Amino acid sequence: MNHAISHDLFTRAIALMPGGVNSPVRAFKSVGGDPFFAARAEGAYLFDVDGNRYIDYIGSWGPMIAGHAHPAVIEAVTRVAADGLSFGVPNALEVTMAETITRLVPSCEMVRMVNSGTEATLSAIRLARGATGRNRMVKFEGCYHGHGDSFLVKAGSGALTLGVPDSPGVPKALADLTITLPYNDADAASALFADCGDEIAAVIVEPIAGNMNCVLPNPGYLEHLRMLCTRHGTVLIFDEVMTGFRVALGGAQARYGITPDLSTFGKIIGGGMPVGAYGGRRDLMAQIAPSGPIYQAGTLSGNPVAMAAGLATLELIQAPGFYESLEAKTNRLCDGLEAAARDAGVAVSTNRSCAMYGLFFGAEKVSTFAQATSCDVAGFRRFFHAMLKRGVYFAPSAFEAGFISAAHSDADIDATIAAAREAFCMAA
Ligand code: KE4
Repeated sequence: MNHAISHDLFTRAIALMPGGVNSPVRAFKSVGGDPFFAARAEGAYLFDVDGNRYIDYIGSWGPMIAGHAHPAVIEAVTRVAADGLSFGVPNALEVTMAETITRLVPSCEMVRMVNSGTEATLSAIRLARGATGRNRMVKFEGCYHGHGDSFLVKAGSGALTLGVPDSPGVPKALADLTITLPYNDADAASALFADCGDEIAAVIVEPIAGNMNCVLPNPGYLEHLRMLCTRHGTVLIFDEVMTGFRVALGGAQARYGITPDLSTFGKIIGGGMPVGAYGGRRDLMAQIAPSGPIYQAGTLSGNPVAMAAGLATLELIQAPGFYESLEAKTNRLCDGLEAAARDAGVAVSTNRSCAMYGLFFGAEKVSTFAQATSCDVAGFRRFFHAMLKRGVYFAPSAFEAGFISAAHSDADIDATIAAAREAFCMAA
């Protein structure tokens, strides 16, 4: 594959942007080599500036669940943009978005639009702290909730990928207010709450972890966190920035039948435009300015163009059978990858939940951070590049989940598995 134009662009980018990128995980740091530059995308495919085509299993890290450049989304954005990009005063699409989210996610009695998942999670934590008068919060090792200071403690995603799960620049006094527990360890959660549960403002959790690769909650684990938070007056926050509208129409909370106090969203609700949201119990959300004293604001929050992209996407995902079809595609892919690896004598395991999945280089089924981080990263690295050379783009990190879209055809998936049959032999 020729990457000459990408290489020239990256040479320029490196001199102008940290690491040559606007978000660390795009830099290929953990897999080596230079990233390719996208020229355009359509359906399940990314096309780079050198004319190479890739079957894309990232989908802009989650938003593109209906496929890239879906005609209905492009039409909505084009139509709405013609009437103005942002007003700074309320517009009807914000109301439609709020009605849609609160209808599809019943635990969200009220919702506030913001511009990223990070804004959503840091606003939710501020709300929980303001509403409870408590300062301590709990997150889980390997989970990532954006780059807000309180979250960059044993964080996942790019922080884990780059080996900086605890970022410099976060004041120790603030980091000390973040308690990190092992994910899927119910006893550790019980012990913490027995010790200081009444001091904890919030527990924030990825109900399905997608930032230490894809790790599912053990049976009963989310129920256990719900019980502990209820008992101690702690706000339970489901960070559904990744899982929201991806693992079910109502998100992971619908899949597992758990009602959090607050939820955060991003990615799919923006359809590719910068959008985040947080929402939940009315008695909590009503404390957000201007109806309450807890401040949060945003110049472009709810802008019509982003709302149009998100609403068009949320319309598409409500089609009958949408999620059943995604689940079948994910199973076809993961079953095929496991069979290809087995035939090549390579030990891999997969985790999957509807339209997201994880591929781990190692024999054991992964359900903890320790297991996820003890996988064969070097083997994944060789596999990643062998697949890239064959026109298949997996996440450039062993600690990221993969995403299926409605645009991935059985032929795309079978071509991916055929490429993997060769790639696993090279990763062995
Ligand atoms: P953003 O601020 O990047 O929109 O969302 C932060 C965030 C919050 N919560 C969860 C569960 C998330 O997965 C994310 C962001 N996800 C990463 C991918 N693992 C975004 C990719 C990137 O950082 O470039």
